[in-house]
Amino acid sequence: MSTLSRATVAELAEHLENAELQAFDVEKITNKYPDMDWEDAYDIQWEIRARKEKRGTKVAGLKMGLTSYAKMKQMGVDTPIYAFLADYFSVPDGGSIETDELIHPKIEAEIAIITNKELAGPGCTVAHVLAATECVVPAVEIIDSRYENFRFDLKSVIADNASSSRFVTGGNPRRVEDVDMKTLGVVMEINGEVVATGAGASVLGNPAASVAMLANMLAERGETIPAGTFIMTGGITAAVAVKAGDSVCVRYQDIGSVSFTFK
Ligand code: 0L1
Ligand code: MG
Repeated sequence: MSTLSRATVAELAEHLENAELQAFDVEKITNKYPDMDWEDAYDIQWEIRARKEKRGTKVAGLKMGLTSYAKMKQMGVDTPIYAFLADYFSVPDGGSIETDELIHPKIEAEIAIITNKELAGPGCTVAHVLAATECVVPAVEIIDSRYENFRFDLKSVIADNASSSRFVTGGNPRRVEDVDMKTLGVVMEINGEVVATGAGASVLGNPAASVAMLANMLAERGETIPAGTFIMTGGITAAVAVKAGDSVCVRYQDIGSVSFTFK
């Protein structure tokens, strides 16, 4: 049950979207609205999505966040969340990211999938997800919380579209039956130095479980995951801060690597 009026939801969506588009940080919105609930938080996120779509932006995919214990511990929270990926967040493999367009970016190595059937909750399981996966894709997310010093609570970060800002995909996507997402290893390098390592199982035991959770969470709003959806399943490691001039390479077992730089 929501507590905020439609006008307040619209005002907070505009406020957070402006912070994203103009790259300035703001205080967490629960400071002013301590009684807002989970539905309010997702209402604000969906309103940001509607604002972008009204201007012609396409939704390029969905993401889950806070799906690994490393991430939950790093951010002091205990529940995964979902968000959307806008088309202009996408950066090609080998490309460069305008650091000036971001506030305080961090990177996360993730495993992504593309679906080939609709997934609907409640009751969506890992088995349903595996049966509806076309391929497994290496993906790196660049998160950029609009909140000062990445200091927020779960409701504030849901409203802020889970800190989404850019993502890079590439490598050699493989069919799901040729990949074991649980044991798939990842090595993250910045400027040639290994800064984080991990395996897919860090993401809720299996990245497919993250997609099942997404379908079940969306069902609470009467939404499903359409066939053909690109989904980032969540960071395998804690997020690592980056700066202008950094060169990133994330190497994935069996599915290639993803590289890019920060201008
Ligand atoms: O993709 C993510 O896991 C980010 C979720 C939001 C929390 C954060 O900004 O670290
Ligand atoms: Mg992420």
